[in-house]
Amino acid sequence: MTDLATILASARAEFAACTDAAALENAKARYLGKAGALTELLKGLAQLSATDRPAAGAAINDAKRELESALAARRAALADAKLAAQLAADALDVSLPGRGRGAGTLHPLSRVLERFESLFRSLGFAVADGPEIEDDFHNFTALNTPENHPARSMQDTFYVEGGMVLRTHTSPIQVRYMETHAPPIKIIAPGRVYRVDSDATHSPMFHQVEGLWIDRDVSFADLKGVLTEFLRRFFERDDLKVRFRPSFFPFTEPSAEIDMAFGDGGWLEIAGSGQVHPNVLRAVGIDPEQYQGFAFGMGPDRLAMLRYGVNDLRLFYENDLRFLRQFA
Ligand code: 2U9
Repeated sequence: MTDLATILASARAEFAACTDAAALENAKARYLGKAGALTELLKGLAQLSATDRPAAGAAINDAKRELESALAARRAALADAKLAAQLAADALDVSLPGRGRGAGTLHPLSRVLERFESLFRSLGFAVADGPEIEDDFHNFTALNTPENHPARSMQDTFYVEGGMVLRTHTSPIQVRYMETHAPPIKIIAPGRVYRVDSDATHSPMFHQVEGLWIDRDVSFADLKGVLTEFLRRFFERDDLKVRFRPSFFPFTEPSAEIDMAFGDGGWLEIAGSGQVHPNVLRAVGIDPEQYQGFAFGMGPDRLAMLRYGVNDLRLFYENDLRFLRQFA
């Protein structure tokens, strides 16, 4: 019976050494299979005498049951370990924070437009808005630019069904404002405008900020004061030199181009301006004998190029993150 004890001990050791189910089934075959060690012992019973056989048979059957229960215990332990490993590998930590969307930043042109609005608000101007698809009257005629006026061909635009156009400037915002508000009027009109033009410094869609101040005694001196103050605050230079150069616009008279000192003794054209033409006031029912004032127009895209040192306007409209991230 030492045989039986040895077989039991080595079977237990082998079962314990198995680390997966397949190895365990192979070990089982070595003891309990057709040619297994225990099976061979059972076959050997035939050679024993009838008196010895029952005790030997009972001992082998006890050993077989013991092995089967050891096998079942090891199977269960391996299955448990496998499940535990799988659970650990697939673990989902529901307490982790989400990935988030990234904060995002304002587009550099939006930042410049916000700067325009806050600086002009601090100078007493309200901010007005209006449609980008305009009729002929508000975009041209009311601005002293009747049909066949040469200024119309310089402002070629995109034509929409029904005689409407994509506005070529934000002036129609101010025409609409004057139609619905009595003086005093003190507004800026920022927004998108459209022209048939496209190169490094022109985009078919660009931005304008225009301004209008109408009251009983608003003079050219107010125009010079407001624009000089705005440009000094915008570029954060209290000593910024500004000059007003005679010019022509259909909707202002007299008119002036505004330049600022730039580089070594040079000047840079930065805005247009003038006293609002009496015909423009008449077109919206304001008496030019009682009210007068000034208007101006600027291109914030160009001011953004200057402020940030960007040499191609189109970069602002391509939405390349490598470009935009530099302003974050
Ligand atoms: C009303 C009356 C007059 C707005 C004005 C300019 C001069 C001007 C340009 C600047 C750069 C356009 O974007 S730009 O190319 N603008 O030179 N704009 S006076 O005059 C008005 C506006 C509204 C009712």
